[in-house]
Amino acid sequence: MSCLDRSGKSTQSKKLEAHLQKVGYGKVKWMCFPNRKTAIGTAIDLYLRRQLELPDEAVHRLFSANRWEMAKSIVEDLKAGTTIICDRYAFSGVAYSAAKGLDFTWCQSPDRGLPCPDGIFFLYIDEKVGASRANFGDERYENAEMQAEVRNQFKDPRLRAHVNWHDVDGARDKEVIHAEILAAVQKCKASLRSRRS
Ligand code: T5A
Ligand code: NA
Repeated sequence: MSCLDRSGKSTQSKKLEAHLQKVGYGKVKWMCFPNRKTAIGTAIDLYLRRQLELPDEAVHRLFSANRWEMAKSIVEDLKAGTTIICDRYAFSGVAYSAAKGLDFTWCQSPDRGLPCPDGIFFLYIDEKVGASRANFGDERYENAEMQAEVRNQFKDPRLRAHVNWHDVDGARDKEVIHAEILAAVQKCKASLRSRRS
């Protein structure tokens, strides 16, 4: 899932994980980026909580390195047949850094070579909806101007090229959104199966 702040991606990605576990989908693993528990993630967490200042370019590279820290284990899990549900990925990395004015293709370059998801769900909400949700405004980037620019960057066709991208209206009821994502996941899984057979 790729998204704006407070759009409900943790809610939805965890609901999807719980559902797939319940119906016996095989091994399912939930993960999120930034992963604030690693050494690099600790620096990112400090930066997001405004306790550390870093140049935009440096923090962009840290977000990407935080994904590369996990890349080997993601590939191993996928090879073992595990389904991975991820709360934010490289698409957020590009959209947020490009929103700060960094060159778009420069932003894409450090993530080249990472495992590519089978499906991407972009939960879109307008500023007013995001700002009305719990704790909005606590972290860096959680302000109306930044979110509006991030929203623009997520429309860039360069982000959506060659991937299975789904726009999902995140302003609706949680269950309605969940049902829509689930239907798309099932369709995606079926098409992957038919391509492999
Ligand atoms: N970032 C991230 C980069 O700059 N570069 C990168 O490479 C990456 C990976 C932190 C920041 O890092 C930036 C982007 C971010 O600014 P984060 O930790 O994912 O990234 O932080 P947030 O986006 O702020 O994540 P949140 O956890 O705050 O928001 P979620 O996951 O979108 O929302 P969620 O599910 O926790 O829901 C928030 C609240 O809304 C309610 C929930 O109950 C909760 O209270 N809610 C709903 N209410 C009504 N209707 C619905 N449909 C709702 N869905 C959820
Ligand atoms: Na979240």
